[in-house]
Amino acid sequence: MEHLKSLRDFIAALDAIGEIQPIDKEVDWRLELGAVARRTYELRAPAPLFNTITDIDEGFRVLSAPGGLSAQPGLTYSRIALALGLPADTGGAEIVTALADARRREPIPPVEVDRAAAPCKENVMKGDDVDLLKFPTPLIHDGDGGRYIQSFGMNIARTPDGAWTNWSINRMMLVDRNRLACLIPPPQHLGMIRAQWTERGEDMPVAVALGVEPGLPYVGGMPLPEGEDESHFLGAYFGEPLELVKAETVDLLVPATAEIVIEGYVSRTDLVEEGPMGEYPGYPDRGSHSPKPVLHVTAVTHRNDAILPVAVAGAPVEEDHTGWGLPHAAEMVHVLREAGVPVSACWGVLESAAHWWVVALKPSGHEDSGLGSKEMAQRVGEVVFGAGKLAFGVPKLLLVEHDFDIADPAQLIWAFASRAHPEHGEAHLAVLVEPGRPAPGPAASDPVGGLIGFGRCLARAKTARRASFSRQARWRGRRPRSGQLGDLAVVIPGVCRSTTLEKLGFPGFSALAAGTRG
Ligand SMILES: Cc1cc2nc3c(=O)[nH]c(=O)nc-3n(C[C@H](O)[C@H](O)[C@H](O)COP(=O)(O)O)c2cc1C
Ligand SMILES: [Mn+2]
Repeated sequence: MEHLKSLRDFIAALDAIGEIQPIDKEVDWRLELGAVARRTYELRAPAPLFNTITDIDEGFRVLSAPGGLSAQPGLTYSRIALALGLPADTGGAEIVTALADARRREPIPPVEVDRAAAPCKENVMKGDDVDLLKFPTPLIHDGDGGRYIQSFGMNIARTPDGAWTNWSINRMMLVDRNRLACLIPPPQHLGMIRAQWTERGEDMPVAVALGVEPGLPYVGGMPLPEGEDESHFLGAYFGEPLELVKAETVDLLVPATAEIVIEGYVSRTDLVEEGPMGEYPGYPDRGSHSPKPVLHVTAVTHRNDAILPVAVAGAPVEEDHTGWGLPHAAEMVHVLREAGVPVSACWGVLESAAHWWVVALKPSGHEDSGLGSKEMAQRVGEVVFGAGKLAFGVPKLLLVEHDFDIADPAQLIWAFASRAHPEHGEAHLAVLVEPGRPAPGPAASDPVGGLIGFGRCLARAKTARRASFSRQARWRGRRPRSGQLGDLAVVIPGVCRSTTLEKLGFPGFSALAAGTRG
């Protein structure tokens, strides 16, 4: 296992397998950057490294699609595999299993290194010198409420008693040179920790580390139980501690090699308008446009020529799906193993934008457990939908026998479609997620394969309005725009630039778009 300890090591490793495309031509942070990145997701082109960004000082760069998929045969999941220290050709289900295996190992706490050994301290801005506007923060989608600087970094926060430090990804929007607007949903661990600070009448100290070692975002998107420190888990995964350094103005440790670290306090009183932002289901998230907590920035440190990673949320497949989907599936494997279910592997179907999840059972599952399909379906549903944080964001489960590659959507569609009984192949477990509502009772088909537990389908919808099926609630035709990418042209209203991936230096990708490459 090769533990890559910085974003730069990761970029070098990606470059070595043809998964990085440096772009020297000037690209505008206003929509153009997001549009180019989105096109690379669609074509599975190499991850763009934007070297020259309009109005931004020379040196500052953006890496987008750090967790996108690859068009290269056999390397589909290579960006995720390398980030997690695995060979570039590791399959999706194997990556998930590697993460799940580490859940049974003793957590390894990080070590603290000296500031002199911490590249994240190369430049320090404090107090009035803080200027977030230096960084190449993109306006990602047409219609977004602002520029999102935090789309693939780590929010680090600790409970007031010091017992629990949590690392997670929650988006943050630039307000001005020293303020961010934060989306902090109360059920997320960042929200739970903030509630403890608020109860004491204090603002929450936080560090936002951007451009961190490549494995971290994957544990930031993992639903580890309350009280668990994601950095200790990543230590267990790699079998060695992470290297952290003291922050400047808050009592927290931050990754020594981070490209950018933003420190400050999330106010318990100050609110500012945040959102909307085009989001991971593939639609503009209009509902999230509201006043949200302000992060008052007290210090920013950064490496020379800092690189900001940017995830362009939207229709699949982007980092919300990979960075959330694979670790989520890993936790599902772990929870099912602990419950004694004969699970072989799990997967979050990337193309479903984190809406369909696969539980693959060992072919000997019936014999091992003594359970028939109906009981098995009920058991899997109870375990997964009853597993607290894991259940949040799992609307549907597909239960299959593991005799094909569950990370290959074509094989999954074939296997599920041809094996699940149309009438008996569904089990509804609504009672688990909507307390008080009677359970309709499970009804599974005979061979293993054929559970859809979809009690969360509507509960998962973000607003009741959307669940009502009124005409206005329909999502059809409301894909967020990140600059309209008709065929290959990137034409952005208000920016008036027109380009193609080929012109930006992606050899062969125009041909790929026309279906003639390779
Ligand atoms: C790229 C990416 C972006 C994400 N953005 C958000 C977000 O803006 N808000 C949110 O609540 N969760 C977001 N998530 C999901 C959370 O990171 C995930 O639910 C995680 O389990 C939260 O950490 P916690 O369990 O420590 O609270 C994102 C995940 C990824 C991979
Ligand atoms: Mn957590």
